[in-house]
Amino acid sequence: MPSNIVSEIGPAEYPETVNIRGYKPSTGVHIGQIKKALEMLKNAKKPLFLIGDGVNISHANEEFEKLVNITKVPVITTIMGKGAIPTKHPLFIGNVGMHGSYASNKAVNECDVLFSIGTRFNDRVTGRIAEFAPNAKIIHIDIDSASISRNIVVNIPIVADAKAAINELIPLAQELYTKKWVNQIKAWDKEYPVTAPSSVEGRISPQAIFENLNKAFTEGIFLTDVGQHQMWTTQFLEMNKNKQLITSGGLGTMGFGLPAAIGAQLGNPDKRVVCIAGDGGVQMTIQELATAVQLELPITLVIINNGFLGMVRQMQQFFHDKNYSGTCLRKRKSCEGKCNFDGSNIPECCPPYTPDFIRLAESYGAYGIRVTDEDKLSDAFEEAKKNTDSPTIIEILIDFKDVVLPMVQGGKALDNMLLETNY
Ligand SMILES: Cc1ncc(C[n+]2csc(CCOP(=O)(O)OP(=O)(O)O)c2C)c(N)n1
Repeated sequence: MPSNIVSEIGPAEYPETVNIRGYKPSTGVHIGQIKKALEMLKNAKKPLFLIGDGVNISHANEEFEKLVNITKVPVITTIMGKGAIPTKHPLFIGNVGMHGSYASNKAVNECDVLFSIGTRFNDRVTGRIAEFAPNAKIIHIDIDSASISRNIVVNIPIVADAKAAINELIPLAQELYTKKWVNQIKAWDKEYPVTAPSSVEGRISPQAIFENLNKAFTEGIFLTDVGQHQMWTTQFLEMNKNKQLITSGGLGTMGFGLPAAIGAQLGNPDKRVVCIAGDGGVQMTIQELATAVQLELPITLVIINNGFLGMVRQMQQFFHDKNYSGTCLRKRKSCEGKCNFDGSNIPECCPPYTPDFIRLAESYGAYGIRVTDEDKLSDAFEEAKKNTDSPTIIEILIDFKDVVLPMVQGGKALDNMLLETNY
């Protein structure tokens, strides 16, 4: 911005109300539509709640859990809706969509009433729209009328704030017989549980990172950057009412994590803030570490380092005949011809990691811990918790062949899931 514009005098006060043409959220609830929705739900044999971030944004988590406890309807969430209900709740199934669990995606395919609250039905959630929830009637509550029947045509639209609508549903809702249906979904989950083992024995598995993280951090604000680490976070981060997950979702803005963590920590000085990033995206805004150091923000920045732009590499592996290009972050010009990027002939000259995130952390005045051994994960997290005067980078080295599964290719139907790696 030109400096004369920056130095112009303007009003410093925030207005009391904001008026945006074209965005007129409705906060009232149409009780007739609520009753129709409950009638539809009552007659369902395979009902399913599909929950998006709207429930988190309207702080309707407790109310929603109450509704689930009354109705006994199983729940799947979008990655933005994660945390709408504790992940240990017996009726929580998992995430839906591109990297959703097998059970969740199968449940969408089989359900007869899909009761969705606060989601936009974006393409990462729906897969191929024409084949989305083929057997279901759909109820959709959303505060933004423009979101209703935009991507998915719904049977019962309800334009309302999620919390207000759920509060109207609670006194009228009744328990449904869902046992058989829930058992069926749980059987699918047993058949193909969400797992992330290491592709090389002895190396740290992505899943182990989160098992240790869940034990070390039982409350706080968790943020992600964009890529495989983001998807593993949405798959394995346990959520409870004292945890919040902030991620850029389908927008996919690499470089989001660290600056967002700074914002989260500034806004919540008494809360623990943990950012999970990849070695690619974190370098897009790593200079913000200077700000975090200056402001003495005790952010824990977990960098899951696989030496690659992992998510794009995974797509090259699955959908482009393993034609790896532009995704190796350790590549040197002189590597040409010596390496085929599939791990079968890693040349001598290949550095173990680059950059050296520990030296980088220390050069900014932050703490740095490198973890190469699964047994050391817990110690690293505990040590970071003790650092209160500066950020801590925990760099965790994993193998570059580790992939996020299940995966639905963009544009394919949700039940068309890749369940195994093709190495
Ligand atoms: C600014 C930007 N550029 C490119 C992309 C496409 N993209 C999505 S994920 C990804 C790879 C991210 O790599 P890394 O940060 O190392 O995380 P990993 O997938 O390895 O966990 C890329 C390049 C994007 N989402 N945003």
